[in-house]
Amino acid sequence: MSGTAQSGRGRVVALCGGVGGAKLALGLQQVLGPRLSVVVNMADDFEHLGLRISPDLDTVLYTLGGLSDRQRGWGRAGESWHFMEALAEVGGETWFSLGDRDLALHVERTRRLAAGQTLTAIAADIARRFGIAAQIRPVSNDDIRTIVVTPDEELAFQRYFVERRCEPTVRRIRFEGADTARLTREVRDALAPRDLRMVVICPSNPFLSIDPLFAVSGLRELLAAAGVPIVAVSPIVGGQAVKGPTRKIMDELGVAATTAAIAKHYEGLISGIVIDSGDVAEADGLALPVHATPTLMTDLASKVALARQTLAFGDRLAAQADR
Ligand code: FO1
Repeated sequence: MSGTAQSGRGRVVALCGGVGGAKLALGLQQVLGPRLSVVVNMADDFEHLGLRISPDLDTVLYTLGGLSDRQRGWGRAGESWHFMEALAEVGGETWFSLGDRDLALHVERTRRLAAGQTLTAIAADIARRFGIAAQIRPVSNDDIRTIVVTPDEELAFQRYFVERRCEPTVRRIRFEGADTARLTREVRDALAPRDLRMVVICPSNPFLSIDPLFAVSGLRELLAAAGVPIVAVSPIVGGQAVKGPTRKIMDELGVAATTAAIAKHYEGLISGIVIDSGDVAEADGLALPVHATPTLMTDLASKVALARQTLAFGDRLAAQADR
């Protein structure tokens, strides 16, 4: 590893899903500004009401743009729901809530995609318009779709997650299209070793949000070739998944909902893991460097604090590797 020169400087790449991951990405942006690139999952994207919806991408854009609804975690603050009310009146599909302000982004993205723009170009332009300092990069411009395999049927991700409220048992998760999807040039550039300080895997759901990134061929290899610390932040806090169905899905997939299981999931990929102080008892059993710190992000200060702790840990790993 040739990392010490980049300590405190250099670029950082964050791999990110939606709500949980975006919180740390916001903390990282506060510290790093334009030296941060966020590579975002787009396998939970879908076509709905004739529109292209990109939930994780939008969660990152709204969160880093200071526009997100902090209670819900997704969608925009100060939202109104006249469209949904009118849609119900005319017998439309209302299981997926699109706020009036949020709707504008879906309509405009759909128009631009139809006009031939890439998801990457659209995300970059919206990020600029929202005053976002970081580079926001969907992992691919090709379609990848998370499919949840249940005992009875295969469900598109949002059908499973929102319409069915994660109730069906998860047997398996697959990422349709991932075998032919290509990383974008922008993601490749972000991971080029020059000036790269570290890669952070945000505390998103490893199975639903991070695995689809690694399902795209080439990402694993680029990370291995980057020669910088790869630091994962565990989404488990005190044995509980903070947000979403991580716990239930881990149970159903036969994986213990522990930090140790998260570390095992990322084995061979990461150089160290940040865990919650409440899970410190698990640290001894882990076969890789561990840093324990409070990981619950309730406000901007705790997001920035976790970002700083994660970066300092990554810098220490780089310094040790250089010795
Ligand atoms: N999540 C819900 O639980 N219910 C919704 O109706 C819903 C609508 C929605 C609209 C736009 C958007 O960007 C996200 C939305 N989400 C909704 C969140 C989304 O389903 C999930 O947070 C992610 O896909 C999981 O990473």
